[in-house]
Amino acid sequence: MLSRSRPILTSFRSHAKRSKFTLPDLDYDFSALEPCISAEIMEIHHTKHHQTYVTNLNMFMEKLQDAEAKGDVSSIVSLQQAIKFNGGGHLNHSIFWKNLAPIGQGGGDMPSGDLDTMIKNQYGSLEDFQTKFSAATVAVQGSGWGWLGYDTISKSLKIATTANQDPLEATTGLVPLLGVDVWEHAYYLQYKNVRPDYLKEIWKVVNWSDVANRLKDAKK
Ligand code: MN3
Repeated sequence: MLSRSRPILTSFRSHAKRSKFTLPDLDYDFSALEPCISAEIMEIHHTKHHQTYVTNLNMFMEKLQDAEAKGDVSSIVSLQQAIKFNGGGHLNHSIFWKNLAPIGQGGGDMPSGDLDTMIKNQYGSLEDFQTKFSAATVAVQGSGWGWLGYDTISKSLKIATTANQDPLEATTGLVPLLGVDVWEHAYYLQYKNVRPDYLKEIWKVVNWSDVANRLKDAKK
C-alpha cells in the first residue's frame, strides 16, 4: 500500500506548488453602482466574464506546467497567447472592480492629494483630463481598455489604451492606476451601442481614492 500511495502523494505535491487563481469578491453589491452600471451587467460581468478568464487561466497554466515538465517548447510557445489573454483579463478586471465604488461610498468623490495635483498640472483640470481620457477610450477599435497609467521613467501620468485583454504594465510598462473596460459586455445591456454615454456616466462611480493609492504604490 505504501509503495502505491507514494507516487500519488508526489504528484499531488507537484501540482500543489502553485495555488489556483480565484475570482476576487466585489467590495459592493451588484446593484450598488446603479444607475451608472446596472446590476444585470455587473452580475454577468463578474460571475461569467471574469470567472471565465480565471477558469481559462488556470486551465492554460496547467497545460503550461505539463508542457514545461515534458520540455515541449512548441507547446510552451503556443500557450503564450492564451495566457496573455486570460491572465490579462484576470488582471484587468481585478483592477477595474477596485477602481469603482458606489456613490456615497467614495464613487465619484474628487481626487485629492498628489493625484489631484498631478492631474491639474498635466491636464489643467479634472474635467479636461476626463474629456481626453474619454475621447481616447471611445476611439478604441473593437474590444479593449482605456487607462490612466503612471510612467515611472518620466514620473508622469499617461493616458493609454490597450486592445483585447492586453494588460497595461506587461505590454506598455505603465503602471495601471485606472482602467475602464470598453468591451461591449461592459455596457451593451444598458447603453446599447452608445459607448460615449457609458464613458460619461462611469465617472460618477470612479473610486479616486483607489486610484490615488495605486499612484502612491507606483511611486515607491
Ligand atoms: Mn470585461
